[in-house]
This record gives sequence, structure tokens and C-alpha cells, in this order.
Amino acid sequence: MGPAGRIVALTCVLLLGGVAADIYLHVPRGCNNRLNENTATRTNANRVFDSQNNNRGGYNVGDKTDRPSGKDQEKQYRMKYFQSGSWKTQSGDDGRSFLNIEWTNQHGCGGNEDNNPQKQNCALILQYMCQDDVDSAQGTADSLRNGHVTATQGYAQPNKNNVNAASRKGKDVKLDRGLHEKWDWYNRCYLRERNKGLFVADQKLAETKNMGYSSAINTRQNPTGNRYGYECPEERDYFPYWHPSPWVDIAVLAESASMCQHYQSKSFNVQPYHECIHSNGWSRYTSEKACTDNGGRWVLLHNYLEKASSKKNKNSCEKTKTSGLTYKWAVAHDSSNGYKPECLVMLDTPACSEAPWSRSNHLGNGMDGLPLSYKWTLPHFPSGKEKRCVFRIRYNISTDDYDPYNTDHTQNDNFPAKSPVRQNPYVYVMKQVSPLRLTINTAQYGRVFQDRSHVFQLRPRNQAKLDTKFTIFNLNVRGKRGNIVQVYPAVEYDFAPNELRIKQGNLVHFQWTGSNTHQNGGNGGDGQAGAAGEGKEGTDRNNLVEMLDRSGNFPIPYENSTLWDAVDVVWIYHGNKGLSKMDLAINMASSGYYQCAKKEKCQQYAVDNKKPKMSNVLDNAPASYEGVLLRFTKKGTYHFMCTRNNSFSNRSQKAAIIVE
Ligand SMILES: *[C@@H]1O[C@H](CO)[C@@H](O)[C@H](O)[C@H]1NC(C)=O
Ligand SMILES: *[C@@H]1O[C@H](CO)[C@@H](O)[C@H](O)[C@H]1NC(C)=O
Ligand SMILES: *[C@@H]1O[C@H](CO)[C@@H](O)[C@H](O)[C@H]1NC(C)=O
Ligand SMILES: CC(=O)N[C@H]1CO[C@H](CO)[C@@H](O)[C@@H]1O
Repeated sequence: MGPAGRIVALTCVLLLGGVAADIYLHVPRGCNNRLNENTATRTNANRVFDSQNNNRGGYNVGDKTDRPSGKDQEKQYRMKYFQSGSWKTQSGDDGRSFLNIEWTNQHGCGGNEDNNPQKQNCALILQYMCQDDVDSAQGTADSLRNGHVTATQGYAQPNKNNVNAASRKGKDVKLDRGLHEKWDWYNRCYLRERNKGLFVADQKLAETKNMGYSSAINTRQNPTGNRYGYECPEERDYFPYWHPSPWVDIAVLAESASMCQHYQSKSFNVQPYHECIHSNGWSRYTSEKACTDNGGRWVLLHNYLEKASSKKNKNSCEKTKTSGLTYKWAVAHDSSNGYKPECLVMLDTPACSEAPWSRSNHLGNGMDGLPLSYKWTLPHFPSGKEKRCVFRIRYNISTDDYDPYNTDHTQNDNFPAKSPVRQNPYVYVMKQVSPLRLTINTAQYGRVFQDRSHVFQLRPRNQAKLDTKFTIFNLNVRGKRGNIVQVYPAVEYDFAPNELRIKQGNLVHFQWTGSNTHQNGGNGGDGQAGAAGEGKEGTDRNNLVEMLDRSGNFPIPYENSTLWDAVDVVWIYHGNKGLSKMDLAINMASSGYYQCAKKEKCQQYAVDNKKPKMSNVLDNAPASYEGVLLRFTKKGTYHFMCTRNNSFSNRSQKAAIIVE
């Protein structure tokens, strides 16, 4: 079919082209660039990354206590998941810590041509970035942080020779603002020439200010080079990226399984890429010849899990075999030793499979009414250090109107002779009669959406003296305060996962976080403002009490419980493992407001305490619960609910753990 004929045949599909196709992350809570604002819409879509999502999406950063964290980043709550043990040297699920990632994507994805044909091509890319944790929440210039104000980090444009980089960085980077990618990453992106081989349709990419050329901050989807935190637009829009990047690939959920070889072999996890390093950090050039002709060094840079800095030479580095990992003497992509080799713990090839099926124009569940999800085996860091991390998911949709992998710069402009698509074209269904206008934005034809978590922690098992063999499942709470139209496109409260199947002897880490500023106030943007709910305005609260069966709505009295007899406390946030069953029941029912039942056991006890009585809708209980790690020792099905937010008439917050 010629280009014109193809366009006519696809008219109906194309009319959907202008609709946003957002992605929202629910577990871990996606921020969608929100921080702690009490409004229904986010304050600043440019805060840390380019989501392309609706302003209403996202969850606030968690608060540790029953008060808003306000200007104190120490009072924000960062989810703390236990790292995997050295699972690569063990079999089956032994040693793994699982986090079930949940999201919704709007435009549909997955499915094969025969059974569930999809209306566009689509891939999901799951990644994370970690660094060693530091003592204070705000950290130093390069520390991952949420910040306590919603403003975007600063960036003063360099001159062509990148002079005074260090002093510009010192002035640009603020500790009270959120930061994911480092300043240096964006600065390199700003200075590097864009990839001129890319298909940009009829978009005119701007010349980058002060550079005299168009750099990697200008892309088809972002032709004017708007800045979002320190994210590099070219890296954001393309995957696998052909330059080093600070992200580690977890998994690609691809348009078809046949694409996996392409994604996996080109992933920066396993494929090092070159970069032009100049004495003043200036790296305009993207080919070896141009680089060395202009006084640069063409250096092969590697991604890594972490650095093994105790290994001081190639030999001692590469003979290390800890935890079944590979150690390599190589140059790190973010080298701080002048691009000399050092000892790096290498990464695995990312997982890859066909994307789970979901329906177009519907931010909902996937097959069988289950949430779209991916079971992530959390990394094991052999250093035993605590890590500070963020998670990122991108959702990439493209159409069959042009072959995404064989359309390049030679087809830019001049529709339809060269470019297969054009901005809002007029097409004829009958020759020269009444043209119809299609809604096509070539900047969004082939488009990437994104969501990211707030900062979280990956805590080493040795911190809690946990056996490296244990299999750990995370059980959290998703959702935010409000009814279904008020929270949309976020979701209402529920346990996540809300049916967890484990084996006898497995561990479950119960943990949740909430905000005290989810007022969801006006202006409502594209939806309704407000946050209907029990208890104090704007507050998220959760707890866990046992029930007989998920079809009921009353907890069972403690005397009738079976759950507490079926578990051992392996770890609890306040360190006192010598808890009775009743202590544990009180601890979880009060979201940690009471640590235990009686005075002898702990400082914050429930009976005869001087502490003010807990509000019966948990208003004075903490919004976040660091939790408890329980080993399930008996087979059975255990049902539980949250007393504040389960309501038969309009809301269900119940779950079950099935021990097989
Ligand atoms: C999105 O898909 C296009 C192909 O249509 C590809 O060129 C690009 O690299 C992909 N980007 C991401 C972030 O996956
Ligand atoms: C849910 O039900 C409760 C109890 O019937 C009621 O007070 C509340 O207004 C309802 N909330 C919403 C959002 O419908
Ligand atoms: C609790 O157990 C007692 C004694 O076995 C029984 O009579 C009662 O009905 C049970 N209550 C519930 C709510 O299951
Ligand atoms: C967010 C949410 O679901 N809040 C609900 C908590 O439960 C009450 C009913 O008991 C609802 O009214 C709230 O909307």
C-alpha cells in the first residue's frame, strides 16, 4: 500500500492519535512529579522528569508521622524494602525479595495479532537507579532526594567550551529541591550533539542556545528542548540508548517476543558504550573520529551494579566471585577518578517478555481483572550497604504507519514523497472530494510516557541479621484518599497485592506509607477536587486487622484469630522481636501507634498508658508504617482488612495471604 492508501485505511485508528496515553505507577507510589502539594493537580510538571501525563496523576511523598513533613525532608517516609540475598547462587525463589510493581497504562499494550490484536505497538521499560545511602535526607549535591519544594533544579546555560562547570553546578543545584539524574548528566546532554540519524518527521529541532548546533536536549518529541529536572531528552525518548546512561534496566515488556534479542543485547547493563571525554568535560562529539580530531578521548564506559573499591587492581578484582556476580576492571560511566579503570560489579541482562495485554482508552486492569504488574526480584548488593534508589517506568507507543526501526533521517520532511507522516494532514477518502483532516501531531507520533517513584531505600539483609536464603514478599498499600472520581487517574486504597500466594516458610514484609496532605483541593484540573474519607481531612491512614472471610466486613476478636498463631516475627522496626501475639496484633492494628500491649515490653504500650488514646479512625497514628517481617509457618488462608477505609457500601480494602 502506498502512504496515502495506508492513511485512508487507518483513519479510524489515527483519530485516536491525539488522545494522551498516560502511564501511572501505583506500586511503588508513582509521583508523576507531585511532591506534597494539597491540590488535585501537581504544581510543577517539570520538577524531576518529563512524564507527558495528565496533571492530576500521582501520589504525594509519604510522611513519617501524623503531621505533614513540610520543610523537613527527614520527616518524609522512604519505603524500605529488603534487598535480595545472594540468590544467584541458590535455586528457585530462595534468597529473592520480590516487589510486585503495579501500574495502569491508558492506550493499551501487549497481546498478539491473532488472539488480542492491539491498536498500536507498545513497549514498557522498567529501570532503577541507586546510590549508597547517606545520613541526611537531603544529602549532598548529587544525592537522590525528593526535596521539600516543588521548584525545578536550576541550570545556567554553558558557553561552547563549558567553562566554570564546577561553579555553575554549585550555583544551580539546590538541596531543597528534588533530584534524580545528576547535574553533570544533563550538562553532558546539553553539550553533546544530537543524533542526526533519527527520524524527526516534519519537526524543526531548535539550535541549542550558545552551542551553534542542536544538542541531545532537542528531540522530535521535545523540539524546543524544554528541561525537566536533569533528565536528558534524547535518552528519555529512545531505548536502548546508544550512549551511557545512569539507569539500570530491570525488564523490557516488549511489543513482541521477537524484539527481545534487540533490547537485551543493546541494554547498557551488558553493552558498554563510548563517550567523548574532553579535558574540560566537554563532549560535543559523537563519533570517534570527530572526538579525537578535536582533542577528545573516545572512552568505552560501563554500567555497573556497584563499585567494589576495596579491589585495587585488575587481578584481585576479576578473580572475585562473591554471590555469583561478575567483577570487571573497567571505566565507570560516572567515573570520578578521571576515567581510569576501577573494579565494577557487573549487571545482568534485563528480563524481556511480551507486554501484558491491556485495553485501549482504559486506565484499568489487565487479563482476568488483575492489575498490570511485574514481579521484580530486588537486587542484591554484595557490599552489604544500604542503598537509596528511584524506580522509573516508560511506556512507548508507536503505530504501524511507519516502520519504527527502519525509518530514519532520510525520510524527514516532504510528505508523502519522503516522510510517511505529517502534522494534521488532509486526506481524501474519495479523490478530490471533501478532504478530511486527521489529528496527527508528529511530535507525538511515536510517543513516550513515564512515571517514577519517590526516593526509596533498599536495605541490606545483614542490617536485620536475615538469612540470605529467605524468600521475601512485600505487602504494601496502594491508593490515596478520595472517592473514585476524586482520585482518578490515581486509584483508591487497597492492599497490594490483595491476594498473595506464598509457600510455607516464606516471609512477608508488611509496610505502608501515606501522606497528610492529600486534600486534593481545587482547582480540580480535568477532574473533581476533594478527598472524601474517614477521619481527619487530607490524611491517608492504614492498619491491618484479621477477619474471618473477605466477604464479611467485621474483624474477628483477637481471641478468635488464627493469623497470629501462624507467624513468627523475624524482624520489626523497633527492634524488639520478643513480642507476644497480642503485641503484634496491637502494633499492626494501630499502624505502630502502640508498639505493644503492656508496659514491661516497650515504651509505647496500649494499656494504662500516659500517651493520649489513639483516635478510633487513626487520626493521631503515623501515616507510614515501617513494618514487620513475618514468617508464615502454617498453611492456610488468612484474611485481613483495614478498619478505616473498608466500607461495605462504597469501598473495599481487604486482602488475603494464601500459604500453600
Ligand atoms: C520508542 O519506540 C521507538 C520506535 O517507534 C524507538 O525508536 C524508541 O527508541 C523507543 N523509545 C523508548 C524510550 O523506548
Ligand atoms: C461511603 O460510605 C460511608 C458510609 O455509608 C459514607 O459516610 C461516605 O460518605 C461514603 N463515601 C463516599 C465517597 O461515597
Ligand atoms: C469466637 O470464638 C467463640 C468460641 O469458639 C465463638 O463462640 C464465637 O462465635 C467466635 N466469634 C467469631 C466472631 O467468630
Ligand atoms: C480513599 C478512600 O477510599 N477513602 C475512603 C475510606 O473509607 C470511607 C468509608 O468508610 C470512604 O468514605 C472514603 O472515601
